[in-house]
Amino acid sequence: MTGPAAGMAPVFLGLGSNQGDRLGHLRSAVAALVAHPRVSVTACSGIWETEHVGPDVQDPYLNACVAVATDLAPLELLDVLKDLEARAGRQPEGHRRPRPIDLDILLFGDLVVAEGRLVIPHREWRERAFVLEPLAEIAAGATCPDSGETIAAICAKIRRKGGPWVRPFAGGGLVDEGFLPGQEPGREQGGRGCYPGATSSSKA
Ligand code: PH2
Ligand code: MG
Ligand code: MG
Repeated sequence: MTGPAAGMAPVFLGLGSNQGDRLGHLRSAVAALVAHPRVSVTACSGIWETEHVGPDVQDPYLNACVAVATDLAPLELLDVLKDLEARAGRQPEGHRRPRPIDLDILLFGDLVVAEGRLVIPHREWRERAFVLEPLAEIAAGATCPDSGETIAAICAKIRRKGGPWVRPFAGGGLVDEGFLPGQEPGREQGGRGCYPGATSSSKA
């Protein structure tokens, strides 16, 4: 794979889709990131099927996370992600609506920023199993830059708390098996658990 060297500040992205060919949308987004000359995809989580979290009723999502190395500035990376969302047919005004693809910067090294459209770490991610479960698969030991907690610890807290259901998705992985060094995408992963169908306490 070409692109920026690994060893740069790790950047973690969250991916979600609850409209159309959900798996296809996730896979296309990852393929576009892999093809981007200034982005290297260094790890992919498994895919999780997750109950929609929000005030309205929507179809379940497929969620996943990837780690990337990039020499793009955070705002430049955000523009790349917004462009990929638009190319997948996402309506710009569709913030609370079903979406073919949602691509979020979760963590960007140690950066803590809240300026206009750039909010890192991502809002509300600490409370969301649909972010934390896939993130913990590829970044368990990474620390949250503002609190110093590990992703594994934050994830464990949410597991104890319970909430909207999340479960490993058995229908495929983000990339073809063996595509990334050291990765077996789509594998049955030890420790991947289902949250019981907890009564929904969904909130935005
Ligand atoms: N994204 C949202 C709102 N609700 N629910 C799930 N399960 N997964 C998501 O990615 C998600 C959501 C807004 O970005
Ligand atoms: Mg989102
Ligand atoms: Mg988003």
